[in-house]
Amino acid sequence: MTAIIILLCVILISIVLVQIGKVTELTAQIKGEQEVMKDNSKWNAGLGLVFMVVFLVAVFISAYDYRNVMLGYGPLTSASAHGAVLDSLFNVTLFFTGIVFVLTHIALFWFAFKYRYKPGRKAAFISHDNRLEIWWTAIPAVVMAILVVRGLNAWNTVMADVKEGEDYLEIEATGQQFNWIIRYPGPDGKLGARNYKLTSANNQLGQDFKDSKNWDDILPGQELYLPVGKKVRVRITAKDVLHNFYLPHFRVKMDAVPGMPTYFVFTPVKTTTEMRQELKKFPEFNEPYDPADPTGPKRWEKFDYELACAELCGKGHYSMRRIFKVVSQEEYDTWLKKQESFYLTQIHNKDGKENEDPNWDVTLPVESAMIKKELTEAVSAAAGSDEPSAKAIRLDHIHFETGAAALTADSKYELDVLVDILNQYTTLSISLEGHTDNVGDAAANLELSKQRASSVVSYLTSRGIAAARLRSNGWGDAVPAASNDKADGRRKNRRVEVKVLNKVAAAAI
Ligand SMILES: [Cu+2]
Repeated sequence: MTAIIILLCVILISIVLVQIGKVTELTAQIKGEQEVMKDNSKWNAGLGLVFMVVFLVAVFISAYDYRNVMLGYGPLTSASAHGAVLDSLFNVTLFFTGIVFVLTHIALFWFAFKYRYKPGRKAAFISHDNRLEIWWTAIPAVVMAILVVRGLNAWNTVMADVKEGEDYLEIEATGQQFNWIIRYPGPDGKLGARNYKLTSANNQLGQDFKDSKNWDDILPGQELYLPVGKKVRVRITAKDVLHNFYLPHFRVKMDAVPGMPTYFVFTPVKTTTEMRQELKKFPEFNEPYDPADPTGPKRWEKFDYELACAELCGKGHYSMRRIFKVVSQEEYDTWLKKQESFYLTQIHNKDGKENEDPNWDVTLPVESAMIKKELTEAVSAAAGSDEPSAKAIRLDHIHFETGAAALTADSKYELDVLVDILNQYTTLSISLEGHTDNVGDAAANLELSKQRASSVVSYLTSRGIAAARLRSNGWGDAVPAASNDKADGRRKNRRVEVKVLNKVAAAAI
C-alpha cells in the first residue's frame, strides 16, 4: 500500500514539475528570454547567499552540540601520557583547515552573487598575476610546513620505543579471527619465545616451552589489568589476517600484521575509577546504562577502557572486544599474583600433552610455588577429614631413576614442601606408600615399591623429620589407581602416596 502511495506521489510531482516547466517557457516567450535569465540569476545568487549563512551557522551549532563525542574534548580527553600530543595535533590541523573551510565557503557563494548575470557585463581575463601566485603558494607552503613539522615531532614522540634499562611492562597482543590473545610475562617480567611451527590446538601461540621465560607466562581471562603511570609496551602481531590493536581512550592504534611484529608504547595516566569520576560530571553519562532499566546503573558507573579491533577482519570482527582495567600498582600486583601460568596449569605434565611438553616428567624450579599451594591444601584437607579415602595424596612431582629406588634431583621441590608442612604441623604422622604398574615381575615390583617408599622416608629424615612420625609401605601392582592397559594408566599407577595417619584440626598449615 505504502509503495503504491509513494509511486503515485512521484508520478504527481513529476507532472507538476513538467507543468511548471511549460508555464516558465510560456512566460519567457511573453516577457523575453533575457529578462527571465536576469530574474533567475538574481534569485539563484540570493538563495546562494542565504544558504551560505544558514550552512555556516548550522556547522558551528552542530560542532558545538557534538563537541562531547569528539576525541580530545570533555568526556573524551585522553587517558594516556602521549594522548595530549596527538589531540593537540588534531586541534592545530582543525584550526587551519577550519579557516580554509570558512573562507572558501564564503568566497564561493559571495562570488556567485557578486558576478551574477547582468546584461552587457563581460568577464575580465587575467592571464598572469605574480602577486597572486606568490600569495597562494607561500601561505599554503607555510601552513603545510607548520603541520608537517608538528606532525613529525608528534610521530617521534608517540612512536619512540622504550630505552635501554628503562622500567616498563611488556605484554603481547595476538589478533586472530575472532579474538585477541593477550599474554603477560610472569614474575620474571619477560615474555618467552614463540615459534609458529609449534602452534597447535593446545598451544595457540606456538610458545616454545624449551625457553624457561615461557614457563611463567600468563594468558589472562576477559579482564586485563594495567598499572597506572607505568609505561606499557605492547608487542602486536596477528595469526591470520590484518587486525588492528585499538585502545581509543589511550589514543593507541596499530595494525596487527601476520608475520610482521609491530609495537606501541604508552603510559596510562588515569585509573578506571578516576575516569568514571570524570565522566560522572557529564549529563549524558548520568543516563541509565541500560535504557530498559531506568533505575539501574548509570553509564559512568559501567565505563571501562575497551580494546577493539579497528580492522574489518571478518564477520565476527565485532566480537574482538576486551576490557582493560587501569588500577594502582598494588591492585595490579594483587591481580597478577592471582593469575596462573598457562604452561604449568595447562601443558606441563598434563596427560595427553607429552608431545608438546619438552620438560615432560621433570619438576621445574618455577613450579615450586604451585606445588606448595596444591600440596598444602591437599594435606590440610586430608588432616581434617575422617574419610579414609580422603587421607591419601598422590605426590605428583617426585621421580625415581629408571628401575631403581634413587630419587631424581628434581624431586626435592615437592619433598621440601612436605618437610615444611611436617615442621609446621608437628603432630601429623604420615605413611609413604609405594605403588607400581603391572609391567615385569610382580615380586620385583613389590620390592621396588617398598624401596621407593623408604627412600622417600630417608630423604625426609635426612631433612630432620623424626622417624617416629613416618612409616613406609609398598604395594607393588596390587592397588592400581587406573587400568594398566594404556601408557597413561600405567603412568598413574607408578606413584608414591602420602597417607595421613591421624586427624589434626584443619588449622592453617
Ligand atoms: Cu580483527
